[in-house]
Amino acid sequence: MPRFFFDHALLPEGWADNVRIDVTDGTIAAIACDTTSEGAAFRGAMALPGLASLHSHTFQRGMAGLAETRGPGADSFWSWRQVMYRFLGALDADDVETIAAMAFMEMLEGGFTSVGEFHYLHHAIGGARYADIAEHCVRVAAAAEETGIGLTLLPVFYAHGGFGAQPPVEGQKRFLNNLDSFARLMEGAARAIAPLPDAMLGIAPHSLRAVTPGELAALLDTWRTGPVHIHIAEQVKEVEDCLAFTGQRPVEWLLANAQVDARWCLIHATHMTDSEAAALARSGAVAGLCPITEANLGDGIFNAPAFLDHGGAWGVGTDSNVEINAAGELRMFEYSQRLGLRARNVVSRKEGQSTGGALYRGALAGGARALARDEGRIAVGAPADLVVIGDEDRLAGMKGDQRLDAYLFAAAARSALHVIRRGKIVVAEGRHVARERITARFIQLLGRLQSL
Ligand code: NGQ
Ligand code: ZN
Repeated sequence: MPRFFFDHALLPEGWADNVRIDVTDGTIAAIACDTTSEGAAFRGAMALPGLASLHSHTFQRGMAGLAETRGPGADSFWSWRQVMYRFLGALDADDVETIAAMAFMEMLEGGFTSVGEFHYLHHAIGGARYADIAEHCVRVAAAAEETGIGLTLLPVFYAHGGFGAQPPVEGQKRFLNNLDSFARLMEGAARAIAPLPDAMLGIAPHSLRAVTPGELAALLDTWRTGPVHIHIAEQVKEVEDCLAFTGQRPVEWLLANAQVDARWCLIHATHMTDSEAAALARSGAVAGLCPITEANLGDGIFNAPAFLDHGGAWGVGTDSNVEINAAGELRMFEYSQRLGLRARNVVSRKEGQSTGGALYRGALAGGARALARDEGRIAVGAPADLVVIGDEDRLAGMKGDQRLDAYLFAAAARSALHVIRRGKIVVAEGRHVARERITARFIQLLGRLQSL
């Protein structure tokens, strides 16, 4: 039975010192505080529950850094999307698995122990169907197995090119299904994740652009349990198009036309009025923020004050995977608020509350809810999914949540991460145990793509 010992650990009831954790079958079997390290095979300064990256498109990791050169016109989200469509046009099933393994490995190295893979690259090059319609789901599941990350697979329903069932463009052909083929895809996805120890399955209508109101209703009628994720209100043009087409803003329309509750995760939800933010918060749905990608794509700034003041649940995702780092996502969330509002300590809403504490606890709770995963707490019965800061000197003199402030805002405190997933050390001193093999495959792939 693996045994771990930590000088400090963040438990649901607060900070504990000299904590011994015993693990059986990947699950925390016993926790003892104010005790000794006797029998522990591993010792670290601080243990946190691992975070969820609740929104990822793994394949986009393959183009990280390749869309940062100015194009002929004014660059935007929409010109980036053209570059992204060109990139994915050359990927085969092996590539999808290679890139997914790289991204999942880096998520673990970056302090995430689970991922919501919002998976929409379904079909072969040119849009042809694979013999198994869920071929890429099988590949994503294989990458999760190889790296050890906890997977909530979210197969995406994508049918149209824009509001009003506009025809899809060439670059979208590999995403498309109708309701019948999507049902087969979901069956295949369930088979694909079955061998994993704790994988979950949800559905993801891509966006109000790619799904009609009738299709959305049919999806919700068919899949009545499990997570529902949707991209929403990310770009101003999307808000304008939605207003023109429905007379309502995207979040306003969704809240009025679907039973949005704690099953739901609204990805981005960037452009919300105060009343939309309050209503979304009250619904129990999670706002799926992707702060680094939203900054990279020039989306805008989330309406955090209105959403948080109404008790809104939120979590973070690495989305385009241009940079994969849990502390970085949380830091960017807070810093974008500071820049937009010209204020400090925004995500923390109460006097005396640490910003690091508000960020980390918020993302833990929202991530677990959005991915329907029983995780996000160091407690008996929970999975032994831990992020560990190795050295005490990184945290010297810190008390309580100051340790989270240091982890998120002070670079030195992040430099020696270990990650434990289901009781196994998968990242030691910042390096995944399979890093060499996974990276070698990835480098070979990048070489091939560059020569195309
Ligand atoms: C996606 N990504 O599905 O990968 C989207 C871009 C779209 C982000 N929104 C494509 N960050 O929304 O049409
Ligand atoms: Zn996305």
